[in-house]
Amino acid sequence: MPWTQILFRMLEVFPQTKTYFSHYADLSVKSSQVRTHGKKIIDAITSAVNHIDDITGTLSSLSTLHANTLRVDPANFKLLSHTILVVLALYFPAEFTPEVHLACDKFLARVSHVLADKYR
Ligand code: ZNH
Repeated sequence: MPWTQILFRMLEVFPQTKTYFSHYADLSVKSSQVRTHGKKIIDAITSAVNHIDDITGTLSSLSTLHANTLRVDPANFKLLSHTILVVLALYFPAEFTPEVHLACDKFLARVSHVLADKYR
């Protein structure tokens, strides 16, 4: 499944992101923690898709979590968004037209903005 690739690819291609997952026992593509977490990320993005009129409200608690508890550097959201686009292109080459690429890029930028909004 595509989501099993997302987090693994980000960790491989942008190894600086590994610092946030140092508590995981295994960071390989076979890691159940990496796969499970990739699914959680996609589920959160799916709920943003389903509440496209209120992305801010939908992701509010996740935004607090990333800003206050996890303290993920906002620059990393771009790296994850890029990885998601690459995985979509790989798994859905026919559907991944320039229009879809543009729409997904805009949407992920919006989600990233919301998730990074509580950094002060
Ligand atoms: Zn994150 C967590 C989503 C980005 C890091 N996240 C998480 C979760 C979710 C998410 C849903 C879970 C929560 C609970 O459990 O409650 N993210 C997300 C999204 C995004 C993100 C949607 C975008 C788009 N993150 C991110 C980044 C990073 C991160 C970029 C770095 C690099 N996260 C993280 C961590 C965690 C999380 C570290 C925790 C995990 C564990 O511990 O397992």
